[in-house]
Amino acid sequence: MYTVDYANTRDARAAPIEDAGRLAAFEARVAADDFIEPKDWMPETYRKTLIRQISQHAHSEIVGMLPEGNWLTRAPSLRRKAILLAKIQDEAGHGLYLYAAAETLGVSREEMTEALHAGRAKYSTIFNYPTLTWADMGAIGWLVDGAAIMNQVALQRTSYGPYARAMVRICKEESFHQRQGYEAMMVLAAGTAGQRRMAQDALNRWWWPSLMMFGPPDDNSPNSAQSIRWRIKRETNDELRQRFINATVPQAEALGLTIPDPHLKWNEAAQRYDFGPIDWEEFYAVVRGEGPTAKDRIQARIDAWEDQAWVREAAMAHAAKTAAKQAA
Ligand code: BYC
Repeated sequence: MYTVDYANTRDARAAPIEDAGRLAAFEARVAADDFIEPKDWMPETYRKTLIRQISQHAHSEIVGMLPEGNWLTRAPSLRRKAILLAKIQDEAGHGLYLYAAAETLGVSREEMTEALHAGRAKYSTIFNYPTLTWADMGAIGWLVDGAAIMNQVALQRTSYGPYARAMVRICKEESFHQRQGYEAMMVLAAGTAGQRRMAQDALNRWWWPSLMMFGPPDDNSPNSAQSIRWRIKRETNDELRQRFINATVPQAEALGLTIPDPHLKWNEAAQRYDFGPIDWEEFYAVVRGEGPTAKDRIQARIDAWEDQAWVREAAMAHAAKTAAKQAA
């Protein structure tokens, strides 16, 4: 078993290469777009980086259920409630595929959970903001799931087989999530003046945090160079962020909503939207655990883990009884 090392892998990268021959063979396979599988030899830093990224990703899916769960009892219709419930269940499934993928690298589910609860593990900054109105459910689907897909489509070709395969399935569901969010925004944007105001207010509050989801700018992203080299990441944070903006601005225009960025402007020569400065101070504060709802999110996870201990115990007791019966 490997101890979860959430410390920045920069230190590990400086460690001596354990086996130059095996490293060269590994890098040649990665360069040839071969998938690396759990039993294959891999550099320790590759394993650690994957454990870090996949477990953070899994935690994001699980913590990401909380802001939406907040609106289940207040969905405006049975149809919306059923859609939201299905979406939240999907997020739980995504978390499970990802925890299982991380486990193939030698870390246990308990260790990952413990690291999250103790505040040693990260999860996406986006889930540290409150969901104030029903329009936030539309904005999260449209923008947050939209940003997530932009990143995850690239991860379908990540070099580690179990992570790539989990991503294929997750992307299928995520594209439904994005569309249901956009559809909810369409209804609000075409509704009463009050509903349009709600939709615009949700866009105003979720736009910048959604851009931050892609991570720090490339020149300040300590993990990117090595992760790109080993094809864990296929595209950089800034490339994906730009692609997301290019795709999303016309969607906002179709809704008749305004993106809260006075600097946003189509750049004909570069064929992209130029955009205003992102508040990286805010991003780093949220990464440090100072986001508006950070404490509540972790407490909700700890409470769920403790309240449901009996389910895990019952499942283990049942499994032990079944195994004993089979052995007899
Ligand atoms: N939030 O060197 P960098 C969803 C950290 S959930 C927090 O660029 P990397 C959904 C980063 O970890 C989808 N921390 O790192 C669920 C690193 O710190 P450490 C979530 C962030 O890993 C429910 C440091 O900053 N998606 O779809 O190369 C409902 C320096 O960054 C963030 C994923 O997790 C952040 N936003 O690149 C609705 C995708 N950004 O670890 C929707 C998988 C950066 O060195 N992950 N940090 O201490 C990735 O693709 C990459 O890990 C990232 C960051 C692009 C996020």
